[in-house]
Formats: sequence, structure tokens, C-alpha cells
Amino acid sequence: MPRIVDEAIRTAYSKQGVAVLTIPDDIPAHMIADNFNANVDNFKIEDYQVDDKEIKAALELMKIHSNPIVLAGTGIRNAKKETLDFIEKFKLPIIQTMPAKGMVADDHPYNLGQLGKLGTKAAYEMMQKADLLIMLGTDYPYAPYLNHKIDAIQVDINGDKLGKRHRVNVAIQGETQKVLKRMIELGDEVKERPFLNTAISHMAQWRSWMKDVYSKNHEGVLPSKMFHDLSTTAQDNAVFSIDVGTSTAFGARFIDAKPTQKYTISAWLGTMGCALPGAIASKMVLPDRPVYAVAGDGAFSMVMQDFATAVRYKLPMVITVLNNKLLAFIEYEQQSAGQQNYGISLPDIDFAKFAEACGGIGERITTNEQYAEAIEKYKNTDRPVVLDVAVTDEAPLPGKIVMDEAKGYAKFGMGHLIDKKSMPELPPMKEILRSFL
Ligand SMILES: Cc1ncc(C[n+]2csc(CCOP(=O)(O)OP(=O)(O)O)c2C)c(N)n1
Ligand SMILES: [Mg+2]
Repeated sequence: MPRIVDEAIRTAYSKQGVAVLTIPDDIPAHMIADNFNANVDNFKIEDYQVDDKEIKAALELMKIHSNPIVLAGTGIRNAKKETLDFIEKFKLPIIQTMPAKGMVADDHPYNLGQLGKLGTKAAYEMMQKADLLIMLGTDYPYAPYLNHKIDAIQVDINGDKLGKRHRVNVAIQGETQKVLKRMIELGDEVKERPFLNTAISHMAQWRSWMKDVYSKNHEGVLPSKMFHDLSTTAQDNAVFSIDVGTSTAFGARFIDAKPTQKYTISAWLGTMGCALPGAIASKMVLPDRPVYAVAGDGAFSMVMQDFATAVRYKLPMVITVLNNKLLAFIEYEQQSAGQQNYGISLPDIDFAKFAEACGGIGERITTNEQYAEAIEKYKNTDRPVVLDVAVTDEAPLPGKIVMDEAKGYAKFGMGHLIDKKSMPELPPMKEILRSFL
């Protein structure tokens, strides 16, 4: 038992994640000799020496390519400053994976947001135009969104990640922080890069589109506007814990996260119900920081009993529930796959009353103005709060609609027309075209 616990702790350190031990309940009842020599305290993460030969090879590759693009993952968490210095010195546009969101400020002009279905059109297009991919501390799983025709440099502390998602020309095993520091020391500054200028203007256009989205005239509560208001109101040291569902897409687009904040999600976007436990864990670990969770009604109702835990342990936090009585993310997934919608409705639950019944604070929200006021009002709450928001069904369109999705939407539209004798309600043509062209 002590040996296994020791191993679990060492594994958690070396893989920089969470180790889970499942212990049969008869084990703790056994008497054992108390003579185990734990070595966890002197455990060190392997200290890789940076080899200048590899650094120079990477710099050389960067010199002969005019359109390099950076894809950064959570491996830059201890190298936020170095990553910033690196992209600024070499004039590099940067894409961040969803779990790394905010490690370089979302509103930094070189930042193209995320890549993939939930990403930006700018990231998609610049990836297609790039001629060199520089991967920093990432195991980005949606490999079809990478440009596989181009050369690549990859930096990772874990050797098994090198070359896993993309063929690499220069692979450097080491700590991102050390590697970037050395590249910055040895490399020549790039004064002007037309590719970066194109990226900056693409992204500026994307951001102005997003502004159109959350500023449009509407009835009811618009999720895009809610996320925008949450983003502009939350403190600089806030922790966001965002669930899986449409909130993942709205959060990615309408929250501008900062390196001083923390943006927590289910890393591979699979675990519905993660926002509330993520908020509870964040508040336990970082008790002095404000915590904001956002979850869909489906996701929240999977774990809502844990709200009682937040009340029980006096964990102040603001939980926004996007109450659309629907598994909306699945609604759009079915449509883009060309299926008619089925099995996606949810019961009408009053989450505000539920919160009150648990001994917390609950408020029902029916307008964007009320939401903005509530977020301001509960900024320094000393109790857990649920904001039960009756949101309108707003389509989280992909940044770039790929051909298969376009065919799926067309098939869904035709099916709907035949079955229901009417055209389905779709987002305005202007919004669809932006994503498609
Ligand atoms: C445990 C789990 N079950 C199912 C899914 C598939 N899934 C992804 S998003 C989603 C719907 C989320 O609905 P809701 O929480 O109401 O958020 P909405 O999309 O309506 O905003 C489902 C069922 C998942 N990711 N995880
Ligand atoms: Mg829902």
C-alpha cells in the first residue's frame, strides 16, 4: 500500500496531472509494518539539458520559412512570459489549445484563439496558409485541423508526445521555459513579418464579427452577450470553470481570458458536469480567488447535488446555469451530421429555487441586463450562488464550416422541410456565410 501511494504521487508529479488510486475497502483494515521509506520528497522532474545543436536547428528552420505559426498547449503553463517574448521577438501568430486558453492573453493581437470546431476562422485559415508549425507543450488531439503538408518543430517534456500528432523535423525534449529562453537568446529578432500582419487583420475581423454577434438585437437572454459581460466583469485573478456543451463554444469565443486568470475545462471536451466540481476544487485550492462556473442545464443537473457540498463547506462562487431545457450542443451536432433532432429535450427545472433549498443563493434571470447586474452584485459574494438563466437558443456556429458539415446542414434542412413542411429556424444567412466562405 505505501509503495503504491508513493508511486501514485510520483506519477502525478512526473506526468503533471492527477493520479487516481482505487483502494478496496478491506485494505485499510490490515495491519502493516510502518517501515516504508518514502522517496516522494526527493522526487525531481527530469532535468533535461537544452542542446544548442537542436536549438540552432530549430532557429534555422524558422529562418528559412516565412509563415511560421505557433500551437501552444498547457506545457507553456510555466513559460507564459517566455512564450510571449518568443512570439513577440520572432513575430509569430499563436494558436492556443482550449486547456491553454488565456495563458497568452486572449486579446493579445498575435493571438488567434483556438483551432477546430470551437475555434476561430482566423486560426483555421492561418494554419492552412502556414509553412512551419511550432508546437509547444501540446498533445492537440484534433489532428485533421493541423496542416500536415508543412514542416514542424516540436518542444515537449514528454518524449512520447514528440511526433505523435504531426511529423516533426526538429524535436526538442525539454522544459518549454528553458528551450524558449535559449531560442530567444540565440535567435535574431524578426522586424517585420507580412504573414503576422495578415493574421492580425484576420483576427481583428473575427473579433469585430464576434462583437456583431453579441451586440445584435434580440429577445430573451443571448448567451454570447452573457459570456461577454461575464468576461468584462470578472476580476483579473478570477477562475472560470466551464462545462461541456454550448458553454464550451461561447466561453472560447466570448471570454477574453488573461494569464493572471485561470480557465478550467474538461481538457478533451468530453466530461459533461465538470464545471461545478471544477469550481469546488478551484475554491478549495485557491480560496482567495473569485470563482465563476458556467454549465448547461443538462450538465448542471448531472452533478447538482454537489451544490450542497459548496454550501456545506462555505465555498463562495457564482454558478451560471444556461437553462434552455435542451441538450443544445447535441441539437447542433445532430444537424451538422444531417440528422433530424431527437432525444434532446430536458425538463423545466427551477435551479434558483433548488439553490435556495440547499441553503445557497438562487436567482432567476430573464434578461441580459439582469445578468450583467447579478454578476456585478455577486462579485464578492460570501456564499455560493446559482444564476438560473433562461437563455435563448443561439447557434454556436463553427468558426469554419467544413464541407462535411455543410452537407450535413443541407441534409438536415431538406429532411426538416419534407417532415415538418417548413424550413428550420437557422441563424441569419450572413452568419452562416461568414463561417463557410
Ligand atoms: C458525461 C457526458 N455525457 C454526454 C456527453 C455528450 N454531450 C456533449 S454536450 C451535451 C449536451 C449538453 O447539454 P447542456 O448541459 O444542457 O448544455 P447546452 O449545450 O444545452 O448549453 C452532451 C449530451 C458528454 N460530453 N459527457
Ligand atoms: Mg441545455
